[in-house]
Amino acid sequence: MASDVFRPLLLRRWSAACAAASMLALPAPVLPQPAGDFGRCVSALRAELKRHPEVRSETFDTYTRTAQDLRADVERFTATQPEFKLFIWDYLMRRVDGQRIAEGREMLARESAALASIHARHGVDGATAVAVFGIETDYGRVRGRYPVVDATLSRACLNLASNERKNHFFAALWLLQEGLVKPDEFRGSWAGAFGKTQFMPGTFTRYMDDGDGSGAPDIVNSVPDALATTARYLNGLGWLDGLPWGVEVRAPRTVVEALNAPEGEHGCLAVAPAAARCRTVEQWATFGVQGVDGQALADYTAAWPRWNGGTTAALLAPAGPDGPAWLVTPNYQAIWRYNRADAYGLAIGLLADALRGAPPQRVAWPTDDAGISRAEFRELQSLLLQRGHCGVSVDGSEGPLTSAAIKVEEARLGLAETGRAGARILRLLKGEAPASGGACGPAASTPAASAPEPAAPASAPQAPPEPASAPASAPEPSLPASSARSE
Ligand SMILES: [Ca+2]
Repeated sequence: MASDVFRPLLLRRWSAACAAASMLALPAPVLPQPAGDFGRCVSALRAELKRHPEVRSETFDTYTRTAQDLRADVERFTATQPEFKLFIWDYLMRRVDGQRIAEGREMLARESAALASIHARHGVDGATAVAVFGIETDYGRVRGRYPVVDATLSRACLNLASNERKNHFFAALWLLQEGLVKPDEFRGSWAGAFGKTQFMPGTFTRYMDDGDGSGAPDIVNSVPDALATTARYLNGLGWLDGLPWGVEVRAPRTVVEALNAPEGEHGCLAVAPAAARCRTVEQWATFGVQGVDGQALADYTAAWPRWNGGTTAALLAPAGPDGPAWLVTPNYQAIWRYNRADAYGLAIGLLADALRGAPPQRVAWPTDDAGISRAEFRELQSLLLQRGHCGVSVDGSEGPLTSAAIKVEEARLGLAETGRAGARILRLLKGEAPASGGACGPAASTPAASAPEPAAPASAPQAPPEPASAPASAPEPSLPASSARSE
């Protein structure tokens, strides 16, 4: 594969660039830089170029001269609680829905050759890599709007003590300098995650891979490159081929109450031997844990050759003893580290299962008002439009105008005002006589004609009943799903 030729070459380029730049550190003219407090930060970072000799001073000046100060946006997204706290079942229903499964299966077929090669090189199966792509950017539909240099620069300026933040900024400059990304295409999330599978620049420089054999890694334009880079990263996070991310189980209530390991408490998966709340599969079996259909835990070896009595696993029951439970493995920990949220980890795992044709989740979430898919969400939004909520756009995603409209309808129907898009409000509105409509004008009832609704922050979903620790326990402040990735 061309990638085998090019990967060491890139590594050489990165280190050789360091050495060359330190020898050839020509005094470059200092060009005008941003003013004020932000400008002082840029100057402080420029003084650190000697620690990043791979980045030329001309590169630094070229891309910082017109950089926008995005600190206010970054702070708003970092510090504010998500405006819409999603129940985990809402989050999962919209992400692991029929549309995403169907499109993922198409992609598995279309990219089968590249995925086979990726599996052989990185030990990560196609369904898992495609599931990450589907969840991260809806197979490339979601594109960030923030210039990556500006975003990583602004994040670095908010915490100049964070080497991680500064490294992402300098890596962003290096990617531009080396021509690995094009300036006009280098856009991403407010935190600086970019490309089809949303990599932070510093992470990309370590794991970039060429999946299509073009000789260069391009996660902005190439699907195989994005899948290959994702697989390589999961491998780096400890992915083990032949092991499931998790299996759905039934566990005695006392076991769930004593050993449930949500959000962050399954960190013991990365430690051998099992410690804290992690146990071996053999131990879980002695506690009375079984497959969700009553299978013995040992039986899963038939499908997953690496699964055995000594496999380390944690019990994950995000909604407590009355909801579904999974025994999750070090592969789950690898997915979780990709974005540090259980809802995210489960979305990837469950979507990957669906893509490989495994049976869906068996135990329902403990709610009498289930979540709805994106198609149902659009149907709900259409019904809201028909009732005169003209600001609602039929886009299948959360937004303040949709939420406000739902509250109005809930009040009218004598329900508690939650603003939540669930199965109950959809059923009630569908069951009513058709609204007379007209209040929004005929054009507004089509998605194309309605104004785009401000997007809600891609919220780190909350796991009921108690939103335990938000994914914020990472060293860096928690970043909403699909927005950033730290080492
Ligand atoms: Ca390529």
